[in-house]
Amino acid sequence: GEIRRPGMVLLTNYLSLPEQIQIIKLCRDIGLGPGGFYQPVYRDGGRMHLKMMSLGRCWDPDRGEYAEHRPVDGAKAPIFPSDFHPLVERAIKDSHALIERNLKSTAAEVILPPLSPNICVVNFYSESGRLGLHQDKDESQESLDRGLPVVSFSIGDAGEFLYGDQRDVEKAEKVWLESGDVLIFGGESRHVFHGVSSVQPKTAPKALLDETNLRPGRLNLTFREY
Ligand code: MD3
Ligand code: FE
Repeated sequence: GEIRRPGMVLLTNYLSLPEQIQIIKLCRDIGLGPGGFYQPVYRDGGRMHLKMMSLGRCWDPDRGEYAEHRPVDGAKAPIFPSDFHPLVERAIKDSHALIERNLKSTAAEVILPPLSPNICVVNFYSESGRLGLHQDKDESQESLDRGLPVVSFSIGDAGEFLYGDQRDVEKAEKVWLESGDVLIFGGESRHVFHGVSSVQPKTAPKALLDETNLRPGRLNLTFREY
């Protein structure tokens, strides 16, 4: 893994194949039921270039807030599956170990506060999917003020991830996120602009596709604490 900037840690090839398979199956089961995958529409009527669902609480991209029921169809958010807790906890622990090794300090929890996630936003990008540069600031003010991290799992086709201090694609840093990569953003990086500029078709591990029949595209899970 590597520290990309203070509070931003990338754990490459972190999730095992069985873990990725388990996550796909779980998302598929939940995604077909009430409160499952839908294609969000912006205020201006434009469709987002992805399908999403939100577990634990409904995220409403149009109002930019979390709600009990989602406006599109009135569905309640599916529960946040406890299966995710050990995976997220391990990723935070390993990030802390990485920070302490790199900085030779024991202040990792200040740089990257620990997370008890209660929301998971699941995005599925088709091969033409993308997400413009934005900030995530719809969690509670306390959560944002404390710099509680967002933990992201990438599964399936690779995606080009952009991030930076400004809403300017030209000035953004780029990194490819591949299947199994985990990205953690907390502390002073919690407010960064970020997005996905493209998905690279046919880059998902073959063994993953054989086991799951995952359709072409990229699955991304973001764990958050409201
Ligand atoms: C940095 N998702 O769901 S994951 C999102 O790949 C979102 O689907 C992207 O942006 C995706 O809001 C990026 C990495 C990520 C997620 C949340 C962040 C980076 C972040 C929140 C704050 C800062
Ligand atoms: Fe985001």
